[in-house]
Amino acid sequence: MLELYHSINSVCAQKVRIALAEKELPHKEHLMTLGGDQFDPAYMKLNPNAVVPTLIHDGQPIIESSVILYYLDEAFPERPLMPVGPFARAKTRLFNKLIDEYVHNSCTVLTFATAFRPGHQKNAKPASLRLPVSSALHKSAT
Ligand SMILES: N[C@@H](CCC(=O)N[C@@H](CS)C(=O)NCC(=O)O)C(=O)O
Repeated sequence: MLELYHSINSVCAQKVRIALAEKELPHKEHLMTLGGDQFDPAYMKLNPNAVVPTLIHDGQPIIESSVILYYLDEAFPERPLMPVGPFARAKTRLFNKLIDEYVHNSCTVLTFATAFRPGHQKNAKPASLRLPVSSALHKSAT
């Protein structure tokens, strides 16, 4: 049996949801708010980093979104996500490494401090009222 602890806005969790959908794997969902429930001692036993996603497979927790993707592809080889040849596989791993080591890390401070915090969500404007980033930067510089 598969279970996924995740949160709606989390890009890391979205990666895993897409993989589960592509592979058509039924699973039980545990939707986290990240408003404090990630620090619940019971959850931190599953994921000591207090983040989502966490996949549980037959009672065993697997953490780190990219590790979860590789795990799913190995444990459930039907409808593979990885390409076949070694060169294409290396390119896929390189792409994942880039996302893990640069993109996620660059976004972490911003998202932990704003997007997942309840105060921010309460005051958030609808997307249509927000300025594009480049225009917001331009405004603050002038
Ligand atoms: N390297 C981890 C990063 C996980 C991560 O940072 N998750 C964020 C959501 S994208 C989170 O759970 N944040 C908890 C918080 O905001 O306190 C992974 O890829 O699984």
